[in-house]
Amino acid sequence: MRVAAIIPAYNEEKSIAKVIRDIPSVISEIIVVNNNSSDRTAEAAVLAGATVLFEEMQGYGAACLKGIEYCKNKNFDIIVFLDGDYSDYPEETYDFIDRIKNENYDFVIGSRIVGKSEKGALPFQSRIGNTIAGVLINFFWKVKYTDLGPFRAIKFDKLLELNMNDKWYGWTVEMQIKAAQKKMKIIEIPVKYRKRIGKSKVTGTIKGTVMASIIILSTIFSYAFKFKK
Ligand SMILES: Nc1nc2c(ncn2[C@@H]2O[C@H](COP(=O)(O)OP(=O)(O)OP(=O)(O)O)[C@@H](O)[C@H]2O)c(=O)[nH]1
Ligand SMILES: [Mg+2]
Repeated sequence: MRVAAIIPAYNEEKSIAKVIRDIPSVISEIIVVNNNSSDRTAEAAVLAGATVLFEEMQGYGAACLKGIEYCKNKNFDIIVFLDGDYSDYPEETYDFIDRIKNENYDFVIGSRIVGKSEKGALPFQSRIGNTIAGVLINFFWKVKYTDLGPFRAIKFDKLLELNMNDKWYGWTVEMQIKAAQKKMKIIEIPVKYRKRIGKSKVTGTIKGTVMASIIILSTIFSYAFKFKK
Protein backbone atom coordinates (compact mmCIF):
# COMPACT_ATOMS: atom_id res chain seq x y z
CA MET A 1 0.00 0.00 0.00
CA ARG A 2 1.27 3.43 -0.90
CA VAL A 3 0.85 5.95 1.89
CA ALA A 4 1.36 9.72 1.81
CA ALA A 5 1.46 12.14 4.73
CA ILE A 6 0.06 15.65 4.38
CA ILE A 7 1.25 18.25 6.88
CA PRO A 8 -0.28 21.75 6.77
CA ALA A 9 2.32 24.16 8.07
CA TYR A 10 2.22 27.84 8.88
CA ASN A 11 5.35 29.25 10.47
CA GLU A 12 6.64 25.99 11.93
CA GLU A 13 10.36 26.37 11.16
CA LYS A 14 11.39 25.13 14.60
CA SER A 15 9.37 21.94 14.55
CA ILE A 16 8.77 20.83 10.98
CA ALA A 17 12.05 18.91 10.54
CA LYS A 18 11.44 16.99 13.77
CA VAL A 19 7.99 15.97 12.57
CA ILE A 20 9.36 14.82 9.21
CA ARG A 21 12.23 12.87 10.76
CA ASP A 22 9.93 10.96 13.12
CA ILE A 23 7.59 9.80 10.37
CA PRO A 24 8.24 6.08 9.77
CA SER A 25 9.41 4.72 6.44
CA VAL A 26 6.00 3.15 5.76
CA ILE A 27 5.18 6.58 4.29
CA SER A 28 6.19 6.87 0.63
CA GLU A 29 6.00 10.64 0.43
CA ILE A 30 5.79 13.40 3.01
CA ILE A 31 4.01 16.47 1.70
CA VAL A 32 4.36 19.69 3.63
CA VAL A 33 1.97 22.40 2.53
CA ASN A 34 3.58 25.68 3.37
CA ASN A 35 0.72 28.04 4.10
CA ASN A 36 2.25 31.41 3.33
CA SER A 37 4.83 31.14 6.10
CA SER A 38 6.97 34.19 6.76
CA ASP A 39 9.71 32.10 8.38
CA ARG A 40 11.93 29.31 7.00
CA THR A 41 9.37 26.48 7.25
CA ALA A 42 9.74 25.58 3.56
CA GLU A 43 13.55 25.48 3.64
CA ALA A 44 13.56 23.33 6.79
CA ALA A 45 11.04 20.91 5.29
CA VAL A 46 12.98 20.51 2.02
CA LEU A 47 16.19 19.88 3.96
CA ALA A 48 14.46 17.19 6.00
CA GLY A 49 13.38 15.42 2.81
CA ALA A 50 9.74 16.44 2.30
CA THR A 51 7.98 17.54 -0.85
CA VAL A 52 6.97 21.14 -0.23
CA LEU A 53 3.91 22.73 -1.80
CA PHE A 54 2.87 26.35 -1.42
CA GLU A 55 -0.66 27.48 -0.60
CA GLU A 56 -1.24 31.17 -0.66
CA MET A 57 -4.73 31.11 0.90
CA GLN A 58 -4.41 31.11 4.67
CA GLY A 59 -6.21 28.34 6.53
CA TYR A 60 -5.79 24.80 7.76
CA GLY A 61 -8.33 23.37 5.30
CA ALA A 62 -6.93 25.32 2.36
CA ALA A 63 -3.52 23.76 3.01
CA CYS A 64 -4.97 20.24 3.32
CA LEU A 65 -6.94 20.68 0.08
CA LYS A 66 -3.76 21.66 -1.74
CA GLY A 67 -2.12 18.47 -0.49
CA ILE A 68 -5.06 16.36 -1.71
CA GLU A 69 -4.93 17.94 -5.19
CA TYR A 70 -1.25 17.06 -5.44
CA CYS A 71 -1.90 13.44 -4.42
CA LYS A 72 -4.55 12.87 -7.07
CA ASN A 73 -2.32 11.53 -9.83
CA LYS A 74 0.06 9.64 -7.62
CA ASN A 75 -1.61 6.32 -6.84
CA PHE A 76 -1.71 6.65 -3.08
CA ASP A 77 -3.93 4.21 -1.20
CA ILE A 78 -3.90 5.97 2.17
CA ILE A 79 -3.44 9.56 3.28
CA VAL A 80 -2.24 10.42 6.77
CA PHE A 81 -2.77 13.94 8.13
CA LEU A 82 -0.82 15.38 11.03
CA ASP A 83 0.23 18.79 12.33
CA GLY A 84 3.55 20.48 11.77
CA ASP A 85 4.08 21.71 15.33
CA TYR A 86 5.34 18.40 16.80
CA SER A 87 2.31 18.00 19.07
CA ASP A 88 1.52 14.62 17.52
CA TYR A 89 3.87 11.64 17.79
CA PRO A 90 4.58 10.79 14.13
CA GLU A 91 5.94 7.35 15.04
CA GLU A 92 2.35 6.37 15.91
CA THR A 93 1.59 6.41 12.17
CA TYR A 94 2.00 2.61 12.21
CA ASP A 95 -1.06 2.20 14.44
CA PHE A 96 -3.20 4.05 11.92
CA ILE A 97 -1.96 2.12 8.90
CA ASP A 98 -2.39 -1.21 10.70
CA ARG A 99 -6.08 -0.57 11.30
CA ILE A 100 -6.66 0.15 7.63
CA LYS A 101 -4.47 -2.65 6.32
CA ASN A 102 -5.38 -5.42 8.74
CA GLU A 103 -8.90 -4.51 9.85
CA ASN A 104 -10.04 -2.74 6.71
CA TYR A 105 -11.15 0.47 8.39
CA ASP A 106 -11.80 3.36 6.00
CA PHE A 107 -11.02 6.17 8.40
CA VAL A 108 -8.91 6.14 11.58
CA ILE A 109 -8.90 9.14 13.90
CA GLY A 110 -6.40 9.72 16.68
CA SER A 111 -8.13 10.66 19.94
CA ARG A 112 -6.11 12.72 22.38
CA ILE A 113 -8.91 12.33 24.92
CA VAL A 114 -8.67 8.53 24.97
CA GLY A 115 -4.86 8.70 24.68
CA LYS A 116 -2.45 10.42 27.00
CA SER A 117 -1.88 14.15 26.63
CA GLU A 118 1.03 15.91 28.24
CA LYS A 119 -0.12 18.35 30.90
CA GLY A 120 -1.07 21.68 29.28
CA ALA A 121 -0.92 20.32 25.72
CA LEU A 122 -4.66 20.10 25.27
CA PRO A 123 -6.24 23.02 27.12
CA PHE A 124 -9.46 22.64 29.07
CA GLN A 125 -11.42 24.68 26.49
CA SER A 126 -10.35 22.28 23.71
CA ARG A 127 -11.42 19.25 25.69
CA ILE A 128 -14.81 20.79 26.38
CA GLY A 129 -15.24 22.03 22.81
CA ASN A 130 -14.34 18.69 21.28
CA THR A 131 -16.59 16.85 23.70
CA ILE A 132 -19.54 19.08 22.79
CA ALA A 133 -18.82 18.54 19.08
CA GLY A 134 -18.74 14.79 19.73
CA VAL A 135 -22.10 14.84 21.54
CA LEU A 136 -23.71 16.84 18.72
CA ILE A 137 -22.35 14.56 16.00
CA ASN A 138 -23.56 11.54 17.95
CA PHE A 139 -26.97 13.16 18.26
CA PHE A 140 -27.30 14.02 14.57
CA TRP A 141 -25.47 11.11 12.91
CA LYS A 142 -25.20 8.39 15.58
CA VAL A 143 -21.45 8.03 15.47
CA LYS A 144 -19.36 8.42 18.63
CA TYR A 145 -16.30 10.64 18.47
CA THR A 146 -14.37 11.84 21.51
CA ASP A 147 -12.06 14.25 19.68
CA LEU A 148 -11.49 16.28 16.50
CA GLY A 149 -7.77 15.57 16.54
CA PRO A 150 -5.54 16.45 13.59
CA PHE A 151 -3.74 13.07 13.41
CA ARG A 152 -5.80 10.80 11.16
CA ALA A 153 -5.57 8.38 8.26
CA ILE A 154 -8.07 7.61 5.54
CA LYS A 155 -8.21 5.49 2.40
CA PHE A 156 -7.60 7.86 -0.46
CA ASP A 157 -10.66 6.82 -2.49
CA LYS A 158 -12.85 7.38 0.58
CA LEU A 159 -11.30 10.79 1.14
CA LEU A 160 -12.17 11.80 -2.42
CA GLU A 161 -15.73 10.59 -1.88
CA LEU A 162 -16.04 13.08 1.00
CA ASN A 163 -15.59 15.96 -1.42
CA MET A 164 -13.96 18.11 1.26
CA ASN A 165 -14.26 21.85 1.02
CA ASP A 166 -13.75 23.69 4.33
CA LYS A 167 -10.80 26.05 4.05
CA TRP A 168 -10.32 26.79 7.71
CA TYR A 169 -10.81 25.07 11.06
CA GLY A 170 -14.02 23.33 10.11
CA TRP A 171 -11.87 20.85 8.19
CA THR A 172 -11.52 18.11 10.80
CA VAL A 173 -15.17 18.18 11.83
CA GLU A 174 -16.36 18.28 8.21
CA MET A 175 -14.39 15.12 7.52
CA GLN A 176 -15.86 13.34 10.54
CA ILE A 177 -19.44 14.42 9.77
CA LYS A 178 -19.24 13.38 6.12
CA ALA A 179 -17.64 10.03 6.97
CA ALA A 180 -20.49 9.42 9.44
CA GLN A 181 -23.13 10.44 6.87
CA LYS A 182 -21.62 8.04 4.36
CA LYS A 183 -21.52 5.26 6.96
CA MET A 184 -17.85 4.62 6.47
CA LYS A 185 -16.03 2.11 8.64
CA ILE A 186 -14.61 4.45 11.28
CA ILE A 187 -12.51 3.91 14.40
CA GLU A 188 -10.87 6.17 16.95
CA ILE A 189 -7.54 5.09 18.36
CA PRO A 190 -5.71 6.60 21.34
CA VAL A 191 -2.83 8.93 20.50
CA LYS A 192 -0.37 10.79 22.65
CA TYR A 193 -0.16 14.57 22.45
CA ARG A 194 2.47 17.00 23.69
CA LYS A 195 2.94 20.75 23.95
CA ARG A 196 3.67 22.30 20.57
CA ILE A 197 7.07 23.69 19.64
CA GLY A 198 6.87 27.35 18.61
CA LYS A 199 4.18 29.91 19.18
CA SER A 200 0.61 28.82 19.81
CA LYS A 201 -1.78 30.16 17.19
CA VAL A 202 -5.14 28.59 17.83
CA THR A 203 -5.95 26.51 20.88
CA GLY A 204 -3.53 28.39 23.10
CA THR A 205 -5.04 31.80 22.30
CA ILE A 206 -8.43 33.27 23.18
CA LYS A 207 -9.07 34.62 19.68
CA GLY A 208 -8.09 31.31 18.06
CA THR A 209 -10.24 29.29 20.44
CA VAL A 210 -13.32 31.47 19.95
CA MET A 211 -12.92 31.47 16.16
CA ALA A 212 -12.35 27.72 15.97
CA SER A 213 -15.34 27.01 18.25
CA ILE A 214 -17.68 29.18 16.17
CA ILE A 215 -16.50 27.59 12.94
CA ILE A 216 -16.82 24.05 14.32
CA LEU A 217 -20.32 24.59 15.71
CA SER A 218 -21.57 26.35 12.59
CA THR A 219 -20.16 23.52 10.47
CA ILE A 220 -22.04 20.92 12.52
CA PHE A 221 -25.34 22.82 12.33
CA SER A 222 -24.90 23.60 8.62
CA TYR A 223 -24.62 19.90 7.82
CA ALA A 224 -27.31 18.90 10.31
CA PHE A 225 -29.84 21.30 8.82
CA LYS A 226 -28.57 20.73 5.28
CA PHE A 227 -27.40 24.26 4.52
CA LYS A 228 -24.30 22.45 3.36
CA LYS A 229 -23.95 19.08 1.68
N1 LIG B 1 -2.92 28.69 12.76
C1 LIG B 1 -2.80 28.27 11.51
N2 LIG B 1 -2.25 27.07 11.31
C2 LIG B 1 -2.12 26.65 10.06
C3 LIG B 1 -2.54 27.42 8.97
N3 LIG B 1 -2.27 26.76 7.87
C4 LIG B 1 -1.68 25.63 8.24
N4 LIG B 1 -1.58 25.55 9.59
C5 LIG B 1 -1.01 24.41 10.34
O1 LIG B 1 -2.06 23.67 10.91
C6 LIG B 1 -1.61 22.97 12.04
C7 LIG B 1 -2.52 23.22 13.21
O2 LIG B 1 -2.41 24.55 13.63
P1 LIG B 1 -2.04 24.92 15.12
O3 LIG B 1 -1.64 26.37 15.14
O4 LIG B 1 -1.05 23.94 15.68
O5 LIG B 1 -3.45 24.75 15.84
P2 LIG B 1 -3.80 24.09 17.25
O6 LIG B 1 -3.02 22.83 17.42
O7 LIG B 1 -5.28 24.04 17.33
O8 LIG B 1 -3.34 25.18 18.30
P3 LIG B 1 -1.86 25.64 18.77
O9 LIG B 1 -0.94 24.46 18.61
O10 LIG B 1 -2.04 26.10 20.16
O11 LIG B 1 -1.45 26.77 17.86
C8 LIG B 1 -0.16 23.42 12.26
O12 LIG B 1 0.71 22.47 11.67
C9 LIG B 1 -0.12 24.74 11.52
O13 LIG B 1 1.19 25.11 11.12
C10 LIG B 1 -3.13 28.70 9.20
O14 LIG B 1 -3.51 29.42 8.30
N5 LIG B 1 -3.23 29.08 10.48
MG1 LIG C 1 -1.04 22.69 17.42
